[in-house]
Amino acid sequence: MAAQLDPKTTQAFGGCPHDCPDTCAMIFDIADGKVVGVRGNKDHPMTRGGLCVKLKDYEKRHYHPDRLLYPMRRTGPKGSKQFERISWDEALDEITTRWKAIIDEYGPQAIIPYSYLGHQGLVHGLNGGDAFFNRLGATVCERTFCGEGSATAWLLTHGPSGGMDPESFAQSKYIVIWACNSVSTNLHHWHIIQDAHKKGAKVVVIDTYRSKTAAQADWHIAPKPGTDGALAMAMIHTIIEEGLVDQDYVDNYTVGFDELADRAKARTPEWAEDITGVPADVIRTLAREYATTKPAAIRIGVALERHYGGGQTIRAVCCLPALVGAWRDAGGGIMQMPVWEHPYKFDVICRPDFIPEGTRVVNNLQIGRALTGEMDLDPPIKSMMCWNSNPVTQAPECDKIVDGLMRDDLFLVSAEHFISDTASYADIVLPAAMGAELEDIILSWGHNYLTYNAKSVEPPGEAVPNNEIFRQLAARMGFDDERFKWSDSECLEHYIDWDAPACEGIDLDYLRQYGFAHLKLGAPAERAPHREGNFPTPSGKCELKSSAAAGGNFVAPVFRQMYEAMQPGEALDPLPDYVPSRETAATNPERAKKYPLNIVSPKSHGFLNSCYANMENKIQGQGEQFVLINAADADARGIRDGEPVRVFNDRGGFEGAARITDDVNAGVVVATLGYWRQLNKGTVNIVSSAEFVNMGHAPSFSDNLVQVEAL
Ligand SMILES: Nc1nc2c(c(=O)[nH]1)N[C@H]1C(S)=C(S)[C@@H](COP(=O)(O)OP(=O)(O)OC[C@H]3O[C@@H](n4cnc5c(=O)[nH]c(N)nc54)[C@H](O)[C@@H]3O)O[C@H]1N2
Ligand SMILES: Nc1nc2c(c(=O)[nH]1)N[C@H]1C(S)=C(S)[C@@H](COP(=O)(O)OP(=O)(O)OC[C@H]3O[C@@H](n4cnc5c(=O)[nH]c(N)nc54)[C@H](O)[C@@H]3O)O[C@H]1N2
Ligand code: SF4
Ligand SMILES: [Mo]
Repeated sequence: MAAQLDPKTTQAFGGCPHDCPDTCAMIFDIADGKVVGVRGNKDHPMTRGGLCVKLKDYEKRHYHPDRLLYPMRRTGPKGSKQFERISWDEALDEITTRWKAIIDEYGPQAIIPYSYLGHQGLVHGLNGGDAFFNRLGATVCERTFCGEGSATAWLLTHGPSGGMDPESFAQSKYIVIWACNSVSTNLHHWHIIQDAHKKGAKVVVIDTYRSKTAAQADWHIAPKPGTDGALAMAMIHTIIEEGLVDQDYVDNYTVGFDELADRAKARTPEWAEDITGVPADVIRTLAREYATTKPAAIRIGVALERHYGGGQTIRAVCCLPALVGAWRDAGGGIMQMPVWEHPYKFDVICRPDFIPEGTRVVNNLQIGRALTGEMDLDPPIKSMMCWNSNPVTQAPECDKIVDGLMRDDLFLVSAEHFISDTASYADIVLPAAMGAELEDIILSWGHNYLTYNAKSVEPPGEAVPNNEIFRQLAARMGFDDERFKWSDSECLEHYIDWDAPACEGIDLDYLRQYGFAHLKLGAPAERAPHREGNFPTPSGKCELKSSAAAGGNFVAPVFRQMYEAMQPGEALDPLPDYVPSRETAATNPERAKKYPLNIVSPKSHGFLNSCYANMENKIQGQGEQFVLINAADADARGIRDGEPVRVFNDRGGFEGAARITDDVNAGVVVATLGYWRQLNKGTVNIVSSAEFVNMGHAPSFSDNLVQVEAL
């Protein structure tokens, strides 16, 4: 149990609000009404007292000279970043007057909200704004930036099971980290994997390039991007062919084994070698080691979903633990996002019941197409409000987004901490409060704790928390529903199902006193949720053949209003398989002739999505935008190490410094994400396609062909 803070010292409990699976429990040091330091909470079993390079001087972000302190109105041309200070009254009056006029002329669906997990709190992230815009009758913005393909595949196989507890990896003897760069993106899980390693566990990383995590693994396997489905199917083939199946587990706790075995018959390691570039022998060895070492754990990263066959790939990987009976052991099984058993009341948070029947849905990845008119929308979008997200940097086809935001007849409102690449185009900018300046409970999608964040200081200038912005807007729009009057504390009382078994012994007072609490989902180290089946699926078993797939493609309701889960779609293949990427030499030879290289754009170690990519000390730590390229590809193009290159396709291009390295295989280039357009020559998402993958409307950031040229 966490120690109580010493009431005589000026410390307060914090929870890292960023979109990161670790959701660290922090301690803010406060002096003279300001945050003067921040530390990881030593008592928290995952945070263990340490924060990452991004957050360790979080106070500098709070008091950064570029921080937005006052509401502002645009004075120069769109994108010029010329603004004048106005009062809150003027700002809110102007916004609501404009919106009322738009609603009169075009109806409320001409307005669209745009937000994501820039703040991951229940109150200020997830999502006071949804309730407001649902009440307004605005177009619903379906948010599938991250994890919805994975979550859909997960639900089809396991139902809403939380899967492995990340802390139980300490017991594992064989750990496969599949398309996850834990050292950069899930650091506090990496510590636990290190504990297991010290006790003799073998750590295997399957990553398209030698990431920081792959470099520290016992074994790095590097399939071509988007070919992991073939690798997983060949593992299934080998496990069945070589008699490594835990037949007792399969007979008792799975459905569809015979059909899966039939499907896997032709998926030999030799077949997979051609597709993945991974030698057949390597695939066999991996399958044998995985099947025969107990406990065996798999951690899948979000990146595994980011190509056309992403959902089916994850379906195949999810079948592995049941086939070999890995679920029998604590420290065995698979972990994706352990959120499904968390007791959040999304229907109360988001109020999907407010959405008028027949309201249209526009997906956030395709906002560029929506704003430019490429998507046929009646009424057209006349206003967008953006908070907790920065689509100009983070969403695909971002040149189109900029074209759309430049429209004179588009009224853009942006609530932000900084003049981000998106806020640059705003008509009205609203200053939002930051971490230590507001009360919230931060959810995690990487562990099973509730983490409390105390309001410890007043926001600087006239910044206010997100939820207060929506309270004010609701009052001006005349929404008198009680929920728009709840204080942040009252929201917290309503947003969590405190009576759920997972909350036994936990309430708001407990969190205020101790800072965090492990949800009562079983002792983390001993958790083996499917030792005896108990899968929350329609059959009660692990569905190797999915019964829900016939019902059609759906978007898993992770972190979002349930409403979005009800989108119908065409029926899915009930069995997993390899589905090739959209942009490859085999599937699109014409395109591959012009753009022969496959780009992967993972997270930057030193940035949190686009956050911190405007701070001098963080840019120094991370380095300027680079493009990793193999010597063979560099030589063929006259590219020299360290020199500037342009990466492009028909969607546009960006520049970076070439780094010639055998960390990437020939045919693949890597450029990490987050760099700001206003500070660089383009960004990686200029070349990204806004087409969805085949499950959950997930993005296809690992399914893009490019050419690279020396400058
Ligand atoms: N430092 C830092 N941490 C972060 C974030 C950040 O921006 N910076 N963002 C947070 C967020 S929002 C998320 S969703 C998580 C994401 O965390 P991760 O899932 O770890 O995300 P990525 O770094 O994008 O990708 C992980 C690895 O997958 C590899 N990869 C990409 N495509 C493929 C493929 O087709 N096959 C295989 N085998 N590997 C592939 C990439 O090379 C990369 O090394 O990180 C969170 N943590
Ligand atoms: N090429 C490529 N693109 C990707 C990815 C990839 O791996 N490769 N990853 C995708 C993934 S996994 C994700 S999750 C998305 C993330 O995409 P975004 O959610 O758009 O990511 P951020 O850049 O973190 O944007 C968050 C913004 O919210 C602001 N913000 C933070 N806190 C607050 C607050 O309290 N109030 C207000 N009003 N604003 C706040 C921050 O200043 C920042 O500008 O990007 C996706 N884009
Ligand atoms: S960004 Fe992630 S690792 Fe860093 S402090 Fe926040 S939760 Fe922890
Ligand atoms: Mo994400």
